[in-house]
Amino acid sequence: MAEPVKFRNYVGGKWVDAGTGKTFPNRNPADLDDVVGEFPASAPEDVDRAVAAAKKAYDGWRRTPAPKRGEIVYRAGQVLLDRKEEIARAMTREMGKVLKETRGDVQEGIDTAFVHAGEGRRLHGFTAPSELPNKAGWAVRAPVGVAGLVTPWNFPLAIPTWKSFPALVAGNTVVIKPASDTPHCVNLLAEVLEKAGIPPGVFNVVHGGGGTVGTAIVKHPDTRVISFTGSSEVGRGIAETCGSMLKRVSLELGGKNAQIVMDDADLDLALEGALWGAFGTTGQRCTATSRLIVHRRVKDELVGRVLERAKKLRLGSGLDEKNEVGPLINKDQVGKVHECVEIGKKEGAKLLCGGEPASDGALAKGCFYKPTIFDGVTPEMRVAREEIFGPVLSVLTCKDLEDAVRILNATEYGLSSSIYTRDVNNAFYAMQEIESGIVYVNAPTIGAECHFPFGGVKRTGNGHREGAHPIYDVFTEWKTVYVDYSGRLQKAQIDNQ
Ligand code: UN1
Repeated sequence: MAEPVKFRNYVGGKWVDAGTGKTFPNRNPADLDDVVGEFPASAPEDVDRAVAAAKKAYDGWRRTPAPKRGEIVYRAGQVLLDRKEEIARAMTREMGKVLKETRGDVQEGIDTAFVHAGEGRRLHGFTAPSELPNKAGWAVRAPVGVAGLVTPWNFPLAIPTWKSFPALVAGNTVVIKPASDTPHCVNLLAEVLEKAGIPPGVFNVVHGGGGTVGTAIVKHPDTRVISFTGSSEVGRGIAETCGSMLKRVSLELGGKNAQIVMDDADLDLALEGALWGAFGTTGQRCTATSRLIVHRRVKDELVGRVLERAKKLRLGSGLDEKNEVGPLINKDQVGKVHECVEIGKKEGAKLLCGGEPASDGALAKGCFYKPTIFDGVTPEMRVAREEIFGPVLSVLTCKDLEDAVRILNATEYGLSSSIYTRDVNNAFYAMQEIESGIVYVNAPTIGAECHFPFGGVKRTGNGHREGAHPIYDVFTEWKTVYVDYSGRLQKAQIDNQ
């Protein structure tokens, strides 16, 4: 057999091995015999080198005018566009989701580049009149320093671009650790940025495990801001470390998203929304629809139709365009999803379909799990409350809109929610009462666009938002400037009493 391709870290503008010399394999989850390559199993010393490179590059980068920084990000968007198909295929191979979706993932990176390139020419501050004569004041956004980014495997390109493009446009330098299940896409992003003209040391990639490399990035005294997407459990640990170091941290964590379907809804539309929301990306989106809350008058009809369609979904390698649902990310995840399903069964939820790994024919080589639907779920059950991150949909029945919203809000998470209704009063009540960062009306819980704020309430995060301009609250410091041109000592709060 041919030697697996060897990939490297990207530090100070050079491709380098980990100091340890150790590597880990990156496998195709649709066929575990297919090794994408060996990646560096880095140690904290590799993080030290990357942070030192980022620190060295910082002064030059922060002094580069923001519109120029934006132009480099714009060119990165153009290179991504040129390489879209190639990157989408590489992503499907290492992550598993179907090509239609990986093309969407790369597109989200392209869109993100173009939005933030424009921010290089805005990066608005503000001014206000001074309370004293012949004195002016304004506030500008200044970069924070070295940004440490730790990114997940479900959006292997889009999420690294969401975090790094605004961080870079704002004048920060970056050290990023991608998930060890999807390291290749971030190496491709480094190639793209290099081609776009990013100076050496401004963008650095260190591969390896979360416990070693991720922790070293978070704890490093010279990373001044941390952005993490992943589980609430890991996020809490990161927040504790950052809290004790007085370091800024932005967290995008779990979800338990729900789609409400009222009795006046267009059921054809609600059906398509539920299928796409629950089983798109094999349920591995933070925004995936995990609960379907249906009005009792239409429950049997809608669930019958969702079931019929879910059973027909075609599983297989995402590289084959006939397949609709790819694998889970790895065998561990298959085990975790199955454990949740077993818990649901024990709690008394009624399994309508799926409920087991799929291993017919070629599927046996990968990490496939059958689309699963539980009926008769009640809000107290763990399958109604805990994030599963797999193709599992729990159906809950509601008696009216207030009941539906109460059920929807009865989790510790609050990322994305949806309501299907034709009644404008229902829609506005839901928009007002639902506790989540994103609310959709007559659309599924997935499909956020990169130029709107993205993030959630409650245990979904710590109050920050990605996407659009609010992300600059993560990646910049406010600097307030006063200029007194009166030629005398003026005392604020005292001279104007
Ligand atoms: C995620 O699930 O972590 O809204 C990101 C969506 C995508 C992004 C999801 N645009 O579903």
